[in-house]
Amino acid sequence: MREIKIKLQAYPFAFLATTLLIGTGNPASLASDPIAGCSGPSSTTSIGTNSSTAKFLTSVPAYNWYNGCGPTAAASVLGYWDLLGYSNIFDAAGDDVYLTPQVQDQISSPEHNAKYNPTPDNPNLPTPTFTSIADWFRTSVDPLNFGWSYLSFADDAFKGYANFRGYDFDAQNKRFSNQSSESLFNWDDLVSEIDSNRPLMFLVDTDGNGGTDHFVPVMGYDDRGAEGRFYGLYTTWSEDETIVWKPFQDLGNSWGVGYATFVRPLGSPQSVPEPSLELGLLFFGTVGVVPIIKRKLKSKFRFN
Ligand SMILES: [Ca+2]
Ligand SMILES: [Ca+2]
Ligand SMILES: [Ca+2]
Repeated sequence: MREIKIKLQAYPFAFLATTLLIGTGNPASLASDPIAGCSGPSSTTSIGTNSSTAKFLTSVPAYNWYNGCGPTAAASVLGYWDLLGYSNIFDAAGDDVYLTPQVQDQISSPEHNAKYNPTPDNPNLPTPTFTSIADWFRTSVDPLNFGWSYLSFADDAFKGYANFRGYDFDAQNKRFSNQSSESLFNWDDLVSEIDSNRPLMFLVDTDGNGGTDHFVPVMGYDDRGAEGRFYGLYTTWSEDETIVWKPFQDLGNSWGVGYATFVRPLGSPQSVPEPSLELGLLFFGTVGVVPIIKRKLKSKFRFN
């Protein structure tokens, strides 16, 4: 039941891109900030399956869209690192890390959803304590409509949430370009990240209208020579999807690439046992402790 409802909520978003981009209600500082909220699955023509030249990471969890493509896509990247030893990223462990219901409250917390899913935001609810990826991503926060997020908070989403869970992560947003520079990224940068076993998050233009509309986790590249270059992604539109390949080209093309968020943990993996981390947080008086404990109690009732 839950999955069906989520998918239906995602479908109407395609038309919202135009509304928001030409709207006058956005603060000046954010008016030109690229955004995404998940266009519906309208143009998912898959271009080939995994070819012999493809290189991709196999252990990136695919999550079903949950209250925004930004936090959902970011969760796939972070879930990958949870499985690689940064095990306190999500409360789930092992195979459970692959299941959306097991991590959904850490993608977007119930408090965040209640306050920010409405348009305008619900003024009668308190500002939620930051406990989920959507909190740092500021997903659905006015002036954005339900499910939408700004690119400029994408790096904060990774760094802030990872830090909350006890880790130091670096994240950088970069514009797609055929050129090479610190603030831009090109094909070689994608290849370098995947060869270094680091998935990324892209902000793309699914309908090819020149405007960004969807965040996706990216975990592969494929140079097929004369046939072209492709990037491998999950659409975030189903629970158990496999990698999809799209041409690596600029905005204005179907699934054109606008931006990438590069994510890398700083330092070696640390397996922090969850009880000891919470104990540490208690000592330092961190405000997030109570929500963590509450969520664990809730998850026991909800999922077992
Ligand atoms: Ca875990
Ligand atoms: Ca809202
Ligand atoms: Ca678009």
